[in-house]
Amino acid sequence: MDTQVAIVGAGPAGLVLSHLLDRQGIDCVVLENRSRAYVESRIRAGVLEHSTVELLRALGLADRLIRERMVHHGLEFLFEGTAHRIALSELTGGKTITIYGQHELVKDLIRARLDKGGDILFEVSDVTVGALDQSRPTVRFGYSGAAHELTADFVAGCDGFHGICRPSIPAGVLHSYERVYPFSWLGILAQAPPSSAELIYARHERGFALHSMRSAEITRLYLQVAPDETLDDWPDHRIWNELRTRLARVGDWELTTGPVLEKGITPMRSFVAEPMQHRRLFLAGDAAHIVPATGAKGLNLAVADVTALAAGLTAWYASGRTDLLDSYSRTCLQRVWRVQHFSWWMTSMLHKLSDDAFDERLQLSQLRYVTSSAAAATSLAENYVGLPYTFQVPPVAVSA
Ligand code: FAS
Ligand code: PHB
Repeated sequence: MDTQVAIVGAGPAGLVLSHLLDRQGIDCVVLENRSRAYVESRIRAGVLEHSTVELLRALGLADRLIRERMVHHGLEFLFEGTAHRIALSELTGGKTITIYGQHELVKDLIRARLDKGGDILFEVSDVTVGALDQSRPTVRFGYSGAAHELTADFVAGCDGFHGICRPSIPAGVLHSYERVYPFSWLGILAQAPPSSAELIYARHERGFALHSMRSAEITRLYLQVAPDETLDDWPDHRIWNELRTRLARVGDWELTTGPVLEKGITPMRSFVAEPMQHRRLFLAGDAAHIVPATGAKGLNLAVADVTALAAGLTAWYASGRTDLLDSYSRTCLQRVWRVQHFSWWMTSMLHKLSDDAFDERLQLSQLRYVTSSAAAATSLAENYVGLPYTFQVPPVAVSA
């Protein structure tokens, strides 16, 4: 098989890239090792930045998103039993965040790609990347019982943190930066109307909690748990009791409970691999970096990466320019480290880090400051809604 860009992974990074390249008339094939049903039902992120939505809108991929999403103009920080609102839109010239399930977005991106005759191969196996030192790298894989070899000008490694693309880069080329946090997130999806119109980030002496949502009927909630705890340790009644405790506030507010539809535990880490490219292999999204979910940035950073990559590939195919591709890593890493800092800062401010009373007083001082100082709240708000892209975005105007 032969194409221009071989994309490994049908997550937000790989799928958005396939649409961006299609818009430029650049051929690509997406290889995914899970089934379509699996990737379309995998519960993950739920917050989309302003720039992510604007890009999807410009690509003509946001119709259902715009129809079904929840738009938020603020969020709450809850500590010492009192809630404090951060007016995101007022502080950022009207920008908003969008609540829309990642798996819903993945469904939209897959349907739109296949409707246009795009190539997405699901349930491929034994994917390996080769000939990276050649001008035409290869991706070998198994598919419907046969071995295949896809040759391309470029390979986009969009296969997530546990994928094969990053490890296929020769030893010594990459340098990794990592911070593993001494806690995980237990997340649930519940058949219950949200108990609040906006997200609630709670700092509690028993640990962090987050009240989020997916729709007027579905609530998404998270609890900080110890890294070695399993779902067996957390029967539904214990989860609800702990959420009630950590989300309790002065005044009449009640957490609405309901049947738990899905639950999972996610480790919390910060990770960056540098550089994000090796010869004609380009890493994007979780394949290159992981952020703790406290800043709601993972999906949005993946979309930003592939937007920069698409600009580089577009320039290369259009005029042979290599400067944007050569500087891909440098370009992306500016945003990656800004987002890493913001996500680490949110995580450090809101989670129980230790039993150290000094840490506790520092956290409370930070929370009082960020919820009382317009300058500090503005800094948080502009990072949370998403800083504007500072790199070239390929012309994505929807063709008539
Ligand atoms: P993805 O991991 O989404 O996609 C990679 C794709 O590659 C997957 O479909 C995978 O099946 C495929 N793949 C892997 N190996 C392959 C191989 N060898 N061959 C072919 N295909 C292969 N972010 C938030 O903001 N909020 C959240 O609540 C949140 N929750 C999360 C929960 C979990 C469990 C995880 C892992 C992440 C969560 N994130 C969250 C972050 C998440 O949103 C990611 O940042 C986002 O999915 C990144 O998108 P991709 O880079 O496309 O990677
Ligand atoms: C979510 O809705 O899944 C969500 C919201 C905010 C976060 C993380 C996850 O910081």
